[in-house]
Formats: sequence, structure tokens, C-alpha cells
Amino acid sequence: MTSGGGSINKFILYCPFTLGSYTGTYGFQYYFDYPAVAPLARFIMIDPAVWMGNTTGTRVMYGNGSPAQQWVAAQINNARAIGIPWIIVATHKVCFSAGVESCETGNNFTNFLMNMDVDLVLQGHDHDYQRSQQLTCVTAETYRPECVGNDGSSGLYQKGDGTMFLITGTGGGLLDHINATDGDYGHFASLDATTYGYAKISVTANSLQGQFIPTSGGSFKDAWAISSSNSAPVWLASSLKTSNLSGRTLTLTWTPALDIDQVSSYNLYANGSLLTTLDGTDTSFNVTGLTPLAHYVFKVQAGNTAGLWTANGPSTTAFMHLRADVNLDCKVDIIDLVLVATSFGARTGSPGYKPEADVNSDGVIDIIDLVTVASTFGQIC
Ligand SMILES: [Ca+2]
Ligand SMILES: [Ca+2]
Repeated sequence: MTSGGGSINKFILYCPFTLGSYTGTYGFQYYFDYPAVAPLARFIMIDPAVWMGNTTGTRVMYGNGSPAQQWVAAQINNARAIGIPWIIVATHKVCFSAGVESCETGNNFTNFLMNMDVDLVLQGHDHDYQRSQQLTCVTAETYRPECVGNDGSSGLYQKGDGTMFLITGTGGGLLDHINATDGDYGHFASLDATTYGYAKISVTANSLQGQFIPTSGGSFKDAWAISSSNSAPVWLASSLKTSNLSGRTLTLTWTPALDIDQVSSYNLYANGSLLTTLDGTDTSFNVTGLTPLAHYVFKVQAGNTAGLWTANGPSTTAFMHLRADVNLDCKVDIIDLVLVATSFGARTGSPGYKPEADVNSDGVIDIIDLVTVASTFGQIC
């Protein structure tokens, strides 16, 4: 049925639809709502510019006035009428791209999707990864600053500021390349052609959150979110780390959360109990009064001026002890010094290696570990 590549009929045969029910013709032009009950997103899966035979004349056209474009409009309007918050359209081919492919789906159809306020367009064809700005208009191969609703540089977009296009052609065929001199290049906030992987997208009533998950080739990552104005802050590529660990104290440091308006507060938790509430500009805190030789799970959540809080903030664990207290008796003394000396020279995997005597955890018990014990000699928890 198609030329120049794979057969959609084989795809249909070996990848049957498993997400409940759909409307239309699977593999060609159809839609489904997710989740099936009380749906949050409508996925409209269509085939603009895909060949149905062996000549360009068999391409499926979605240009202005075409029945195919009218079908898409009807499904978008219907989704809005029944209260589905997110509209996601998927096409195999692309229009604007900084990869190797040209505008096949058409400027008219691409502008139609923007005029219909589609939130997200998922695409392939180009063997690379490209996350666009939020755009309200496009002319392929031309950078048009007046079309930019949100440039996507922070990773956080606001729902309604334009349509975001996500090309994830990073599975299957060999990766191609990104062309930084392409006329469309400026309309993308994140691009890569070094890493195979897939896009993971989570949907709630107030936000779409996406990640590029690398699987092989390189280590490229990406994270983004589209939030509505009544959304909690979001954590993109977030982390919470500990440092300066001692028997009763440590320092927590986190990457900032993002908010359409502003992050106004952070809540820190230890083993599920609120430790403290901090200002939204803070990104670290010295925790005191902890229990020596106890294990902790620390977590941070972000709140905004509307009083909405994240629930998926980053977390980390810590075991409270003096760094050089090898035998964990809450004292750094001659016993610890002897334990390090006894294992001196041992490396990971060798018989004499004792991880607890490798004070700096670098895989070898050496002078650095000995000096660490000596320099903190006499400390107690
Ligand atoms: Ca000790
Ligand atoms: Ca060491």
C-alpha cells in the first residue's frame, strides 16, 4: 500500500490496537481517547502525505477544503465539546524540520492545526529528535519570530500559547543529522541526532509532561511540560542531593522547579514528615537535629502563589554517620584507623576490600582514606 519504506499493513498486523476502542480506520485515519473513561486527551492519528500506492499522486491530502481536513476539525471540535482538555495530533510526515525531510504535510495543514489550537503534534519520518517552540503560524524553511508563542527554552510551555511539535524518529532506522543552517532550525528548542530513544508523555487534567528517554547510541535527554494556568509547578530533569553529611546534619540541594507564574515555596520532608517550608528562591537547606545511624528519605515539593503543590518532587536517601566512622560506633578513633590500615591497598573485588573502610568510596583503600580518619580523629556524633 505504501512505497519507499515499510508496509502499514504489516504494522497493523503485528501491532494491533490495544488501548480500548477507536473510531476510524486503524493505521490510516482514526482517533482514540485516553484514558477510555473520563478521558484527558484525544489522540488524532492521521496520514497526511503518506502514499497509498506507488506514485506521488496517491498521497493522502489534508489541504484546505479537503474532506480529510474537515474530518480532523470535526474530531477536535467534538473532543472540546465533551470536555477533553488536551488535543494531540500524530502524523508520520512533517512540514517544518531541521532534519533532512521537507514540508510534505503542507503549510496549509500545519497552520490549520495551529489555528485549531492543537496542543501537541507528534511526528516521525525524520530520524532524529526535535522539540519545537509553541507556534501560532509557520512557513516551512523560514524563521518567523511573530509566530513564536513560547520559545521553549525553559522546557515549560503554557497551554494556549501555540502548538508544540515533537519529532521523535529515534527508533528503527539509522539516525540522520540535524542541520543548524536549516531555515526551520530556529523554531526548535531542543534537537538531537546522536541518541536512540523514545518519548514518554504523562497527562493530567492540567499538564502534559514529556521526556526523551535515551536507550542507546548517546546519552541525550530532554524534558518539557505544557501546563494550564491552574497547574501546580513542574519538575523537569529534577534532582535532590545530599552533601556535608555528618552524624546529625547534612545539606540538601535541589534543582529548581518551574511554574508559569512563579514557584513561591518549597516544602522539605524527612521520612514523610514536613521538615520546613522555604522561600521559592531557595535551592538548598542545612538540616540539623537528625538521629545518628538512622536512615532517612528526604523529599522536596514545590508550591506556587495559587497554593498548588507538586506531588512528584525529587527524593534522596541518607544514612547519618561520621564519614570516617568505619565501625559505626559514633566515634572516629583508633579502631577506625586500624580498620583502614588493615585493609590498606585493597581495591574493589580484591579479598581484603571492605567497603566501609573505603571512606571516600573511590574503590581503593589508600592514603586518602587514612588521612580522612586522621583529620577527623576524635569526632563524635
Ligand atoms: Ca568508630
Ligand atoms: Ca578510598
